[in-house]
This record gives sequence, structure tokens and C-alpha cells, in this order.
Amino acid sequence: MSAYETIRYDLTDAVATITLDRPESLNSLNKAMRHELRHAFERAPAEGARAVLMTGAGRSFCSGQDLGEHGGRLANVERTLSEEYEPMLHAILDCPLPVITAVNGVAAGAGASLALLGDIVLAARSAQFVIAFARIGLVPDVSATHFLPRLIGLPRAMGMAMTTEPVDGVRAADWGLVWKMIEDDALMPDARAMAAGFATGPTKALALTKQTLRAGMQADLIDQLKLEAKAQAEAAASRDFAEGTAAFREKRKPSFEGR
Ligand code: T3D
Repeated sequence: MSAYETIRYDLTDAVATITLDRPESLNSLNKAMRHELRHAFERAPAEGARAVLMTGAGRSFCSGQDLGEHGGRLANVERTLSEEYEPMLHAILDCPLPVITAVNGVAAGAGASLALLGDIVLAARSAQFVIAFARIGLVPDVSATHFLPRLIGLPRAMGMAMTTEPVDGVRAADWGLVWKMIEDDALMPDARAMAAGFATGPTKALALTKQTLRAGMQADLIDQLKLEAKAQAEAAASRDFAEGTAAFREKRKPSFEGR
């Protein structure tokens, strides 16, 4: 796939920037976007990216499912979720690179679910997380029922899902839904600087870190300790670890290669 219809993809200095680009519908998710997002997240590591930054064009991050797509009927919704949304979701979660989502505006329905798939979620002060599904008589999906209660606890997850009350960047940071709230004007410069920092960082260890932390959300302590030990053995055998410790001893900045 050389050109995308619904997203923009740019790879510069080992940072892949993915911009959801259907601003006329606040970047709603249609079939093409689900497919293109999956493709872009699989492509980025394959062509040498060492960090991914995802954001939305215009005033929104993503307004969720394109409500015009099915003409108001969801006859095949289970199939759409399993054959289109799930592969997209796994491509993001399994991406072996640090993934930053910069939530520049409203993130509603599956758009909120998408925003929360970032390893690091940065929210503009004016961002709005809206678990909007109940407004149209649906239930939260695309992993929202898995991640929301784990991130902010059941009472707040229930409140967001059942009232559909928007949560802004300040409250999202206060609740631990996101890593940081950033003033609107500073969101993209800060997100780019963070992505650039990751792209020159020990990305092999960062990949192992994200995999191990995510696995820890589901494992028991005994299994998790084994997984940590395995991940640590892999990191300890990396060139980056040798470089990191040498740089520490020599009191210089390390030069990491991600291997
Ligand atoms: O397979 C499946 O279908 C199941 C999967 C479901 C997953 C889901 O995501 S379900 C939830 C879908 N999303 C929503 O219900 C949110 C719908 N949008 C809104 O509630 C509001 O637009 C927002 C709260 C996001 C923002 O409100 P506001 O007032 O800032 O903007 P607006 O005026 O409502 O929207 C601006 C335009 O975007 C407007 O078009 P127009 O009138 O200028 O031509 C609006 O229709 C369009 N738009 C916004 N969201 C969607 C959309 N068009 C299509 N799909 C959307 N999701």
C-alpha cells in the first residue's frame, strides 16, 4: 500500500507519525481507516521507525465509528469488531515500538478506545474523552471495557460509560487515564520531542518493558516474575545494555541502537 486514503504517514528521523485524516467527520473510523491503521503500525517497525506518534487532523483526535458507514444498521457488528477492529487493535498493542498518542481534541466512542491504546497517552488541556456509546444505544467496545476499569477503577469507568460525560485533559491526568495533560499549543511540540527521545533510546528494552507491563495486567505474581526474568535476560544480552553501562562508567551520553 503506497498511499493512504484516511491517514497520513510520515517517517522522519526514525519517528513514524500517523495522523488520522478525516477531519470533516472529526476523524471517524471507517473500514479503510481500520485497515490503514493496521498497515501503518505493521509497516513502521519494518522500515526502521523506532517510535510512533499518532494524532488527529483538525480539532479532533477521533470520533469513533463512522456512523454514516453502515446506514444506521449494524447487522455484522460482531464480524466488524473481530475482523477489522481487533486486527487494528493488536497491530497497535503488539507494535514493538513506543507508541505515543497525542489526543488533540475529542476522542469519542471507539476513538477514545483508540487513544487509550498508546503506551504513552498525552492529552491536550482541551481534549475530551467521551465514552459515547450509550448515547446511541451501544456498549463500549474496542477494548474500552478491558482498559478503562484497569486504568481508572470501576466507579469512574462506570461513570464515564453510563453517563457519557466528557472527561477533559485535566481530569484525565488527575484520574490517571493519561500520562500527562499538556497545554494545547505545546501538545504536538512536546509529543514530537518525546517521540524523538524514544527514537534514540534503548528501544529493545522499551519494547520488552511495554510487553512485560501489559502482560502484568493479566498475570499472577508467580508467572509475572518468570516473565520479568526472561525479559531482563534478553535486555541484559543487548548491545544497548553494554553501551548504557559503558556510558555510565565513562560519564558520557549513551548512543543506543535499539538492539
Ligand atoms: O461496527 C460498528 O459500527 C460498531 C463499533 C462501534 C464503535 C463506536 O465507536 S460507537 C460510537 C460512535 N461515535 C459516536 O457516537 C460519537 C458521535 N459524535 C458525537 O457525538 C459528536 O460529534 C462529538 C461529541 C464527537 C463532537 O461533537 P461536536 O459538537 O464537537 O461536533 P459535531 O458537530 O457533532 O460533529 C462535526 C461533524 O462531524 C458533523 O458533520 P457535519 O454536520 O459538519 O456534516 C458530524 O456529523 C460529524 N461526525 C462526528 N462524529 C461522527 C461524525 N460523522 C460520522 N461518524 C461519527 N462518529
